[in-house]
Amino acid sequence: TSTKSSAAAKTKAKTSKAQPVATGVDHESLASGVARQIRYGLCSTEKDQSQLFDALALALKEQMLDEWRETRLKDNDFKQKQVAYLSLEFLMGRALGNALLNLDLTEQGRQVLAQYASELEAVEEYEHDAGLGNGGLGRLAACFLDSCASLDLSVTGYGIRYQYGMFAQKIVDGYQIERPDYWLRDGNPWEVRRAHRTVSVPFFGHTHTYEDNTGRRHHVWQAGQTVLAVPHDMPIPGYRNGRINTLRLWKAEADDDFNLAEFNDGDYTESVAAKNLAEQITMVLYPNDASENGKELRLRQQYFLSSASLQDLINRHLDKFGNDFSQFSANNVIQLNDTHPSIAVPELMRLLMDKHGLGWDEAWQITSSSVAYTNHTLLPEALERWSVPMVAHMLPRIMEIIFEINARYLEQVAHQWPGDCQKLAQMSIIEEGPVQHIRMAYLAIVASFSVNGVAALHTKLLKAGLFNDFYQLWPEKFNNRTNGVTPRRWLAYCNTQLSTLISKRLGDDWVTDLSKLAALNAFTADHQFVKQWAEVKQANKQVLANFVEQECGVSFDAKMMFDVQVKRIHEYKRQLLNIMHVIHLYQRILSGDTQGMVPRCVLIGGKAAPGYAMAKQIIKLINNVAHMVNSDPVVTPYLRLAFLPNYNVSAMEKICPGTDLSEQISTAGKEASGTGNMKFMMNGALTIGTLDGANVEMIEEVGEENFFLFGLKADEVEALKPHYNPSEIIARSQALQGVLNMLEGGHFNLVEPNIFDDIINAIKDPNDQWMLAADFDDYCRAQQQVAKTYQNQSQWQQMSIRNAAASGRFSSDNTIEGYRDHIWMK
Ligand code: B1H
Repeated sequence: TSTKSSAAAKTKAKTSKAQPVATGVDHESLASGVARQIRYGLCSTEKDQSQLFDALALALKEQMLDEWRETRLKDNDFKQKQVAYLSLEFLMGRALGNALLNLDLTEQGRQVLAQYASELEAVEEYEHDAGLGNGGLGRLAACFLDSCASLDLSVTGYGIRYQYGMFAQKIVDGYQIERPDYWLRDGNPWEVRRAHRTVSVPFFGHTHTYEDNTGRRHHVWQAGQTVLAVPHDMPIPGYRNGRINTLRLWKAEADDDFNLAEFNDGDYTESVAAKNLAEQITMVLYPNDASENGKELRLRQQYFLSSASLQDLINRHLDKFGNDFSQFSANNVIQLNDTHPSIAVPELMRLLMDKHGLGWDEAWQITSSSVAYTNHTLLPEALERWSVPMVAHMLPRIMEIIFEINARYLEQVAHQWPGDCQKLAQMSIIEEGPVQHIRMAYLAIVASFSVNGVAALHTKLLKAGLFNDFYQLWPEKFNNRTNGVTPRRWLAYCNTQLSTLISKRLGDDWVTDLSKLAALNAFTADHQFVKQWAEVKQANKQVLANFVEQECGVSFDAKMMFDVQVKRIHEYKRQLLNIMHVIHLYQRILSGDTQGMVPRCVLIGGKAAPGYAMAKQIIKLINNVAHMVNSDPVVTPYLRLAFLPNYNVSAMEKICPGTDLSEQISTAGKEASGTGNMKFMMNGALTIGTLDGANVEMIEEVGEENFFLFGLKADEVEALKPHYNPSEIIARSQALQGVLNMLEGGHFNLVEPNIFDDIINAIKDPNDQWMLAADFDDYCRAQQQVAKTYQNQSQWQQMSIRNAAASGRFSSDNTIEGYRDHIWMK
């Protein structure tokens, strides 16, 4: 059977686009499902909107169960290679609207709710975002799941069921305050707890070896503690194709054995209380986006996810093939979403050797042909390094295996660069120092058959810089897979009006083949179409204006230009550059220089990591500037500014359809890809941006004449670094002097002296990595170009259409076809 299955696994998954199939769900069955859920599922008499949300979600889940089970049964046959996507983050957002769309039940859902005198949009607001991620990396995983299901690929997402997701952000006196996000408070109607697939994960304790009577050496890890991993599954419906994939989220629970010792000592209550220690592991998402690492609990989360997921994969394999692992790597791929789950490498070795009796060479052969690694950042502070003593204490057997992997791999390095000790030290998985550290990215590269970056520029920089040694050793491992976003959520669902307009002209094939949007270019001279395009944007701007009014208490006028930057707050993303430009405009207005100015509403939103002081100061500055700008009647006809609290997935669904101008202004070479940039483009926003991340490819697609490009290039940033001299630049720029004078004069902090000193110093610092001063004048120039273009509305609208038309390449379907053809099914 094994040769047969291996041949089957090698046949490629269906390469054609997914064809919509009827789901066979009618209005009656959904209506009766909702009625039954209210009565028997919720045992309720009330029909308020939150109950209606639960009932509709439960009824929908019920509709998915048959296809969900059939998908699983089919996949358990291993006719198609199985992909496990391991990620510490899945930023799913809400599921209801997306499930209705993908199952083609939106109209039915709407009608059912009408029977209860409720509107779908109102009921949707009762769903809590599943905020199990920080930003781009976690949202990418969510878009990928949608595309994998829609392309009929058998891909399982493996993650953690955090009880508390990404913190809720409040703004008090202009400062960020973090509130816990207990997203499960009202229950989670989508999940199915599968207790029978529970596995057990070891921690602490010690290792020993013994020889059996055949002389074979065995390794034993006597764990000091074991924690149960209980799967909670979420359905991932493909777009109208009958496939329901699974997002399997692990919850940590105490193992009874774990308590037994203390129980026997007679301290019953203490032993039950000890449950907390185990359950801590999946309590909370770490809210760091590309910063601050090294916490012990984080490593516990990473190992917990890795071990539980691999045991699950192996259990599925055993069910079908027994203890024959010869075809494991032909049947399975493990894709690591950054290094966060890279401890899976030694864990897979351990499971294959210690649990299933394989020898080192065989286990390594399997591991190194099953694991693939995606890198998401070049920022040194985000590169994970775990201290050897910590790992040796928490995961003693894993530490032994990492040392052995390193020893064997360094022989290869020594062979490639004979006598080069420097190379050995520099490429070693173990970094020497007062305390040794494990370089997790190196561990991932050594064990992976594929290493990919997330945009062309990013991959180029990986190969030339950070991972150059490895590129020289194994050039064939490296490849680029430019990110994408799902056109279902990010156009069809979130922008119904634009979708309807597009489908009227093109039909609706674009939903599963976004390259079809290119046909919109034919309509840029069609006055009727351009007018309708502009009307849709106008309507979406009004919706956004209402949202901003409600969330920020700032009134945005939909006749003004909407200029938006929403993303995590980070110095490299340069929200500070944006606010410096706002201050510049403010100053011009105050001095009566409004020549060529276009009235604009600037919206900035995003969360700062709780320990990131500079990012928090930037939020405070934005809020203080907003206060001055919005309370001056001389200014508000030209300029308004709002900071949107608690930016998240469902906020973006309202923001991107109503945006005119998208800000993608990171220091060149620092943003690996960006994905918000793609959502805006798909929805017809124009972009002002640097040659960074996927912006480079967006310009390739749409043409430089339809993009507001400014700033230093990545190589220029590097070249300037050694002699960067901001004071010289400031001396030559009146605009920049004006902004700094206003900041230094305390104009925005009259009653809060010195609170912006760090910010002011950062701009003037010759070691400013982000080169704010260097790019400021060119940014202002590009912004003036934006204003000039906006004044010519017919030109603007045409450019808007061209941007949406050129966004096809950034569908995550396209990205996933790349993973499928060049990594997973290769
Ligand atoms: C990205 C992260 C990240 N890159 C560490 N790296 C984290 C690093 O919890 N942590 O410790 C969390 C997240 N996130 C982003 O990935 C990039 O900055 C974006 O440019 C990119 O678009 C996105 C998806 O590839």
